[in-house]
Amino acid sequence: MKKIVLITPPSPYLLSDKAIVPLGILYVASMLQQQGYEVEVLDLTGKKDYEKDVMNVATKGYDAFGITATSPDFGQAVQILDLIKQVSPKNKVILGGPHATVGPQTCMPYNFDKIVQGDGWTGAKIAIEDESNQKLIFAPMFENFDDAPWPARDLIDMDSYEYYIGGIRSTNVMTQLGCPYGCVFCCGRDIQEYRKMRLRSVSNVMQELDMLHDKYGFESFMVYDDEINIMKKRTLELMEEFKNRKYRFRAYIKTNLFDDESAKAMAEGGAYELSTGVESGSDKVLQTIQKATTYEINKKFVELCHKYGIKAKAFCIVGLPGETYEDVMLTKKWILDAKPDYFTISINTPYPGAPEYDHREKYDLEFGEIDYAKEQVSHSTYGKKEWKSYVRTSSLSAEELVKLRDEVEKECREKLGYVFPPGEGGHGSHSSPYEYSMGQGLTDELLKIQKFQQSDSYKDG
Ligand code: B12
Ligand code: SF4
Repeated sequence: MKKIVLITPPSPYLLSDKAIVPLGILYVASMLQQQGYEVEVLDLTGKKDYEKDVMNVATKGYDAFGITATSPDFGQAVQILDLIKQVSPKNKVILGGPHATVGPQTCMPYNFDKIVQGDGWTGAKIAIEDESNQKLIFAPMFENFDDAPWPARDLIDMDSYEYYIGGIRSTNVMTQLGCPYGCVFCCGRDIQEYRKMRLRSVSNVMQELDMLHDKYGFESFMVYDDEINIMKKRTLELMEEFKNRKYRFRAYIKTNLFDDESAKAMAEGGAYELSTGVESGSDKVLQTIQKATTYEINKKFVELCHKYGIKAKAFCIVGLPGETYEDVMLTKKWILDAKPDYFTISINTPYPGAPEYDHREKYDLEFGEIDYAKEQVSHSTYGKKEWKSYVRTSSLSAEELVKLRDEVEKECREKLGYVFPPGEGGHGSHSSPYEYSMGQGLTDELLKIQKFQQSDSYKDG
């Protein structure tokens, strides 16, 4: 039986990469097990020094080493590759995951033996077995999500992951894959694996959630579907089952598909918070980025959430194609007018696989060549006191975008009474990158700091 090790690189720019369980690679692991391989996972999330861990597995004679990576993780994947090859150039190293899928051309110069574009469910086995010199593997699309064995969570230390929804320990799940929309900053719009909807049956989803409840004690879930409400009928069915079990959840929604009936069903199904990509308060920008929403539709989302007692979170972006000063002011106006419970303002970041990156000539957006192996290109800013803009529009420079972002966030926070998280204050603090990158509020550690700051002993000095 062939022995495979799958490796998750750390993401040091996130406040914590021990919140969201890396389901992609665990889905690959369980499928490989089903296909008859012996599989181990080397989970490097949360590790600062991983050289020894990698060198250690590299000496053990596995038949193949699989690494997963998003674009900002790509540099770490290359470092891990180099360490494995240092032990023996004959070690077979396979790269898969979002970066390989959306930007395989950027991976080709590196020493990976195989680069899998697309589904690991089909592509991993092909890459392991293929003895040819062909480096790039186009994995056939795995059509039926219900046929994928649930992620092999037992191969990692689940207790080391901490994620909370409204103070209740939770874990992430996927109930469907794909989003048919074409937002120009979103990766994979030309790739069927990201565009085509692949739905799990409601019963298959509920069996997994019940297992997570029985085995690990979870009754609260972060549903990480791109947009949970794309198929209204299915969403309502899912909510009925959540309601029966009294589960609670958090999810992303598409506001143009959100109506009174869905909001009510989600509230009854245990929605603690719904988040959405508002992106901009300018209808002109929303049209350019093909968001299929408007200022008013997004405002209605907040109203509906509040009508049914659900918290509403809005993700906003500056630096979108064609954006002007007036457009950014409209985003500020939207935040102050709609009053979501939480908001974030990031700076548009170009990733391979996004229309604004792949078809940049169509958009009023400029950016230079980015070496993803060298720079952790992320719209979160852990460890840095200042934001960085990789982009500029014809009317706003990169510096102006950073300044505007800071000003809008500060003014909206002050006017709406949202305090900066504890830490260094604002975007350089420990918790804000966490909010930005993972859509979650305070971690356990930060809750302790906050509790301490509010306690009498702190006030007494
Ligand atoms: C949950 C999630 C997160 C979570 C956890 C990320 C994680 N590592 O799983 C958090 C909140 C931390 C996150 C953060 C970010 N994310 Co995110 N995230 C998602 C989301 C919504 C779901 C991920 C998921 O579980 N998918 C389901 C599984 C089955 O898919 P998968 O992981 O891609 O795995 C499949 C294949 O890629 C492949 N595969 C995976 N690993 C391997 C390994 C081998 C060896 C092989 C052969 C195959 C293989 O097989 C799997 C089955 O087909 C996706 C969108 C999406 N729908 O996938 C975006 C997505 C992955 N995120 C994205 C982005 C941009 C980010 C951030 C960079 C944002 C930021 N803050 O700056 C960060 C990066 C942080 C990080 N280290 O990952 C982009 C990635 C684009 C890119 N160029 O890399 C996506 C695709 C969204 C999008 N459409 O733009 N994200
Ligand atoms: S941003 Fe959301 S709605 Fe737009 S294409 Fe991406 S997943 Fe779909």
